[in-house]
Amino acid sequence: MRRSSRIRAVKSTKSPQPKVARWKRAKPKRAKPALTKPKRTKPKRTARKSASQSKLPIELYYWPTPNGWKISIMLEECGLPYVVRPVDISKGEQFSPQFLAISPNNRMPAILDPNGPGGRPISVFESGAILQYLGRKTGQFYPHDERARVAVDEWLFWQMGGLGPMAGQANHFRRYAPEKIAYAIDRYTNEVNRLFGVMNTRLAAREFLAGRYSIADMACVGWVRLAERMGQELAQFPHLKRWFETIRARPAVKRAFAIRVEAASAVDMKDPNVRAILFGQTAR
Ligand SMILES: N[C@@H](CCC(=O)N[C@@H](CS)C(=O)NCC(=O)O)C(=O)O
Repeated sequence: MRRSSRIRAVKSTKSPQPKVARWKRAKPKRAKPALTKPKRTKPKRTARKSASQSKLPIELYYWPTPNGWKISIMLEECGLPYVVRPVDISKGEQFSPQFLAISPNNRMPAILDPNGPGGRPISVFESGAILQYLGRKTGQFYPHDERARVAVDEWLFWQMGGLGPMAGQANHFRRYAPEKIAYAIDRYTNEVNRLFGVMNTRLAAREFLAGRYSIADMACVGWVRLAERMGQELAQFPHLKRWFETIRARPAVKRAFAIRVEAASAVDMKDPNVRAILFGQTAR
């Protein structure tokens, strides 16, 4: 297998109104009377450092798939400045030591936020964790109120543990498996059908999965976008269809879906090298 040793920065996207990443600061505690000599602090240096870091964009390690879209949508929705760092998973770039250092599961998406907690850089892998991180960082699309947050978490984890993996398997057995195994195709196609039905029922009485538009909707929308590949017909799910059309029409979502990675369009899934990289993985 060929491995690329470096992740290339190919393209950056523009958020229409780039904003500087914000952290909600806790109220400063009132200083207690000092019993001993007060410690020396280094406020000037820290302040200078975080001011320069805050100008740096978030790095999004990305490939155009439903998991990648979740994060480009959230970044666009929040108006956070970011650059796209394509990870060509068809060439094995997900195994480069640099990428594994931030995403040890050799899967994209991942992010590197130069202005993380305490003004220091932080990396995050797993799309659900990234969405929650960005929601906490910006205070957007991830409510503070505990009841509302539980509802978002329920649907986010439902996507991460159910819709994503089942849709992924349906796609694999329907499109990529070398033999058409009816049992596997039916098993995963039916499961996606069931899960679409669950969403449809949920959306009959609500505009969005957790009531208001949230990271839970962003997590699910990419899979519904590819419904046909999973053998699903959206006409069977009118509430889900309405939900999908509402989200797809959002300007931020349009911008996220419009990000082009040239190399991704050129990938030939019949190429034995590509198949060996993507479908021949075992423990290393
Ligand atoms: N649970 C992970 C799944 C991510 C995932 O499966 N990413 C795929 C593309 S959609 C990937 O990077 N595949 C690379 C590989 O199979 O080696 C997440 O949600 O972040």
